[in-house]
Amino acid sequence: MSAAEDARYMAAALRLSLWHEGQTETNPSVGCVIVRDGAIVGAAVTAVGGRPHAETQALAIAGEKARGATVYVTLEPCAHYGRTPPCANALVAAGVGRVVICLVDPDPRVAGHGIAILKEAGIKVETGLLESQGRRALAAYLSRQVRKRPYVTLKLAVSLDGMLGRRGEEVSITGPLARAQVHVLRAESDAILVGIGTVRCDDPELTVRLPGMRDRSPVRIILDRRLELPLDSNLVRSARVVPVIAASVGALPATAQPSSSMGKGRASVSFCRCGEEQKHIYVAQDVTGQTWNETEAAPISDDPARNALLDAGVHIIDARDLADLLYTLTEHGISSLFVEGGAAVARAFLDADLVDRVIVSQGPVTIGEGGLESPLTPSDMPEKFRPVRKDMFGPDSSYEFERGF
Ligand code: AOF
Ligand code: ZN
Repeated sequence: MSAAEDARYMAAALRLSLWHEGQTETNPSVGCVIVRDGAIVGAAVTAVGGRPHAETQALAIAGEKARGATVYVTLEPCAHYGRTPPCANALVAAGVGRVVICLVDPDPRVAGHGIAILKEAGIKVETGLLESQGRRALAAYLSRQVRKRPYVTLKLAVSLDGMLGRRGEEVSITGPLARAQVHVLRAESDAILVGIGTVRCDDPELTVRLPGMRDRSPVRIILDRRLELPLDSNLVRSARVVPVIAASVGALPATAQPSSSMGKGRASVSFCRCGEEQKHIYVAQDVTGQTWNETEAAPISDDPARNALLDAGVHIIDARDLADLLYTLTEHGISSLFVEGGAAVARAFLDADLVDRVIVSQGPVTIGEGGLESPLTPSDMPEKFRPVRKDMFGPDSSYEFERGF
């Protein structure tokens, strides 16, 4: 197999991996392509929900043809017993001849062990092919595993003169196609975040509403420092169908330590009420990276707003700052976060330097005097964000910028 052929098949595996992005729970969406005698004999992506893994499905398709074949896989084959036996063992049993891997898996249960199993069985193994593309395709998974925070996408819709709208007044900046793109981006994310101002103004549902896109909407998170989320809002009324988290950032003082056994570092307290029982989940990480996650019965608060939200099925997270909130979200299994607005929320994420990707749609409207200025526009982006893509959705342009980590 030539180097060019290797790159072509790995590119195919990477494209395939994008199919189930955001739909494999805490598992990464991995692509696997099996090639023998110059033909693809099996190809698969991690199933919706996270299992079965890509390799076992691709092997099942290839059957006997897998013997002696070359396998292209975007993440190191797993080495641990989960709901099914390890993929590395399945590849050995199928008698494949060579395995080309894009990224080594940072999951400590795998991290090099998958490669070792293959090599011990005499299989040729190569790693790092198209690594930078792989890091982009698996950014959310890597972010949660390595940085302990979700991959954050900030979405803005700006007018030609760089405005987000007018204060307190709804202005339509982009058209139906650009709004459909937002639903696709939501579907690819584990969670969506807006500020309480957006809830008051638009009463949004923040669900995915595209035919055939997905039957599970992302978790909906509201930055709501004083817990003012209206009980009759669309969000609260559907909180038992699609989870809603009210995040009170700043509710814990900067010096807070959730319990005396925990060190400094990240800290937050999550509350939820399941049936009659109210639970407290303390989450903390000290400066050495050690984490605690303690669940215990929580004393019932005497704050009526807090209790009413909990009664309605809303989860509450008290955090010291945005970084702590993000850390807590990863502990709840959230790898990718889609930040939709408004202006103050966008600024808070940018000021805290917590944005990995920016998607700016620009519609052919001018707002002029009295407009609400956007913190970013396509022509005025901080240097750390590289332009990676531009699309047209009807009359609207959509620009994507990204920074690596
Ligand atoms: C693979 N192929 O397609 C995927 C892998 O919860 P489990 O048992 O499914 O394990 C999750 C871990 O499996 C995840 O953290 C990552 O290390 C690996 N994901 N591995 O061989 C796949 N999705
Ligand atoms: Zn596996």
